[in-house]
Amino acid sequence: MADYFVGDLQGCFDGLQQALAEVEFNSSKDTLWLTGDLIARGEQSLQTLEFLYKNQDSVKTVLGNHDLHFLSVANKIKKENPKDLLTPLLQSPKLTRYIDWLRLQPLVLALPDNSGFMSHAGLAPHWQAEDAVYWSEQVQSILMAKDYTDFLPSMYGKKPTKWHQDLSELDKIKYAINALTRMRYCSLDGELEFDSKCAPQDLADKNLQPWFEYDKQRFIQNKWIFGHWASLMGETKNKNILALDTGYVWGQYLTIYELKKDSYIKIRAIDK
Ligand SMILES: [Mn+2]
Repeated sequence: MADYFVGDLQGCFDGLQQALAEVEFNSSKDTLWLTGDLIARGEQSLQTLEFLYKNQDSVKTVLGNHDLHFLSVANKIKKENPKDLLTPLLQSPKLTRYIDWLRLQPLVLALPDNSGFMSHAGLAPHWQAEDAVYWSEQVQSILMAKDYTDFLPSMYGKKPTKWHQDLSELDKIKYAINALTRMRYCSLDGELEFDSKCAPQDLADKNLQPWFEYDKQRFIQNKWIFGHWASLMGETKNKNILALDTGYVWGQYLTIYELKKDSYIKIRAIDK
């Protein structure tokens, strides 16, 4: 009964298989938790979704920005990004079932034993974990609805970058999606910034900080597990903030974290 958390797969099915073999994953008793961005830039997005769909009873995932964008591409709302390798998946006769499985997934999941939460990006400034869970549920109910494709065009854009109770419902939803799936940095007063992707030590703008540096009190009692930010290479300087995207698709590592043992395993991409 182990809980294994794996960082962004980005369609790297072989890496996932290697990780599961390494931990001797048993789908009848273990749970595989994924930080989102399951597909897109790697060559095996179709195989990855096939496997996760087949093993869905032992898989828990949040959605990442690439997963949401895939929903738009698959519904012909957006053009395929030339950097993505989604064609075999988009041409699969089982595409509809993969879409319908993906859009059931939340943006935030609570970890076992009240130990914390997981999202693809992070916890928005000015929010508590309960706010993230609440807004994840709002987004999930939109995506689960029959007319969800009507919503997809409006989820794009950086604004609003600051949370306020007086925002419209749609702006709150857009903010929630951006914070939970795209955010890396915010300003010192908590305004979201989406242009910087580098590691904090390489950041020139001193008015920016990683989202997990904002109101750090929020993470004293709770872990926050996330992906999305490969340039961190797992380094957050906070034992409760677990950055699992370590750039496997870019030739670095796939990180597997086991919750109860509080231990990490890394799979090197060079071995694939
Ligand atoms: Mn991402």
